[in-house]
Amino acid sequence: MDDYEELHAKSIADPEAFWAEQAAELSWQKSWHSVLDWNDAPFAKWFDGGKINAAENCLDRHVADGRGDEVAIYWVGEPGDTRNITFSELLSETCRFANAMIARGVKSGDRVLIYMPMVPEAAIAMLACARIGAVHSVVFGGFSATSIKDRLEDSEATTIITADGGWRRGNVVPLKANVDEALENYDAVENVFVLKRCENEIKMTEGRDAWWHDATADMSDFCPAEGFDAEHPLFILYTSGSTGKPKGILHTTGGYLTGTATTFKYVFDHQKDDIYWCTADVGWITGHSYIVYGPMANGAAQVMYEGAPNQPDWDRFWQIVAEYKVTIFYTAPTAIRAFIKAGDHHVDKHDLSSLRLLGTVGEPINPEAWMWYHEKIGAGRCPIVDTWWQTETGAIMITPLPGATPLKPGTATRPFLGIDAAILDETGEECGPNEGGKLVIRKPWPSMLRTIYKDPERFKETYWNEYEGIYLAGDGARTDDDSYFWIVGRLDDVLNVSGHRLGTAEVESALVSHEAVAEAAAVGRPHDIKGQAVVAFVTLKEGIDHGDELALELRQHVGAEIGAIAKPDDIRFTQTLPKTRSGKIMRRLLKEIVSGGEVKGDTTTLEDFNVVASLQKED
Ligand code: 7RM
Repeated sequence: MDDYEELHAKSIADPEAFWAEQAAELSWQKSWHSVLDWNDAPFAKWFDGGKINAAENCLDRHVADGRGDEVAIYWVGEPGDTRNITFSELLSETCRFANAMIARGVKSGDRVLIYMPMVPEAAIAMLACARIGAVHSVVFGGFSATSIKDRLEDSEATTIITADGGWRRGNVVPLKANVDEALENYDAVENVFVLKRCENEIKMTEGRDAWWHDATADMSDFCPAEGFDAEHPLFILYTSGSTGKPKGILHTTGGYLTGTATTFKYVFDHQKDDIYWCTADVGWITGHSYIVYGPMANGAAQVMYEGAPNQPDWDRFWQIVAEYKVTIFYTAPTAIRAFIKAGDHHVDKHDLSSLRLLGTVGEPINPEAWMWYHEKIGAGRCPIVDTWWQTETGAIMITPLPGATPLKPGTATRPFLGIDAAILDETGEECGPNEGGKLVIRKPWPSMLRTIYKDPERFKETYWNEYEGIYLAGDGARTDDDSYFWIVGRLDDVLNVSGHRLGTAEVESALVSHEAVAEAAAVGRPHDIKGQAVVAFVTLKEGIDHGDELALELRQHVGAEIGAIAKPDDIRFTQTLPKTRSGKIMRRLLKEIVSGGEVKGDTTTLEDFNVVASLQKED
């Protein structure tokens, strides 16, 4: 820990020196002339002048090192089919698919929407984009046609990569059909590549759609890895904010790869014989940074699993850990709580002695779940790295370093090297120990978001307006007497359902788009497994009665507009919503009602207090 203290102090005294040293571990086609250009803050340029290819760093480099025949991905399909893919094979397939895209006119800078199941081709599609400089935008396979359409319109993607379907809990998710629905009355998309996965019946549109296997059949497995500017966009990933419109978080190449590669190496203490497994989906930032770019830049061997944790039963993960002798396992607190509920006998069936390091991400982990993870999965032997970071930060920011940082259940502990994290009060002063405040990052870091796609004003306003030159994370936090960071939760109207960010406004606008609904307010209620569950308060249009069916119908409607994770657990019909005199819905009061039943906070700005009384009665 003393070494950490010293290294960290040195790294934040001169972050550019620290990050330049880390970046130099990557393979650059041309080296940079300036490490950081912060003149146009908050628009950062890292490693300006440098040229790099992310796919080359993830693939060619390891093949050139003589590791081509080593397995990169041990893939497990939900129905039980498996594939082991070497670095050479991954490189050939990436090149073939990159050539297929080039043959159909995809160019550097074009946006490509990826809507895939958790199959190796999802990673191959991302790397193929990176190889040719196309900007990928992965949409989670659980999202709906409407979500695809919104992201297509915002990103102006002209190519989609999808599959006929993907397996989830024994069912086929109709991915291609969802794409078709998104493309009804929308003709800006020129190419749809379709991977055959489930053999479910689909429609192909002549001239626009092509099977992956047909498009790659005659393609060479050589595709040059052009060096792109360090600041060339690598991907856009949409994430929820406090308005109904998801933000297109833009990451660029050199800095993002430096951040993910460095953190993967140190946080997971990666060694060459490790078998690593991150259970996230590539549709989330965790899948981008810690399935694709971080591990692959380090040449890690990893497990990738297509399906649900309880298919066919709740021991599926542990069976996979035992079978592949997984050594590093990275998952979300919500999954851990679900395993606790399912019962220890599922764990006891399998030999988990290969594990040496465990990780969590996505939300605060409650100490009970931490203890269970530590004892039951890690047999008291494996450190747990509780990693705090965001879609925006690109890479892990606050985390223990295994072996060095003494652990405490429930805290992500200390900032990573090169990261100047702090907690500030309203006036911008640093909070003392045990004083709650706003989590910020005081100095730029290489994997930081560069902007919100096509909305630089929203980028400035959301993250850089509170404190001059300082990044506002949007989380509330405090430090303890050991300067460990305890993350309390979001400060804005963003929910965290099973580790997934969801804007209250997104759920509300989905509800209001239903013909029966006049107004809606969505809030979070604590939930044993999901962390938070969505509760929606709904007022109906004049003359409409909610009857028995409407709540169910509205749940389905939200599922169709956003995706199943956004469906409210509970819909409450009400005559009115609590509002301020200026007409703003006071979600805080609704939250108090759904969490405790009682309203204790300040109600002086409430227009009509009777509203609260009647909502409590209805409760
Ligand atoms: C990686 C990811 C980001 C939000 C973030 C926090 C919460 C994530 C932790 C955590 C406490 C953690 N990206 N969060 N990790 N809270 N401890 N270890 O989740 O963009 O989808 O979400 O998630 O509120 O702001 S994300």
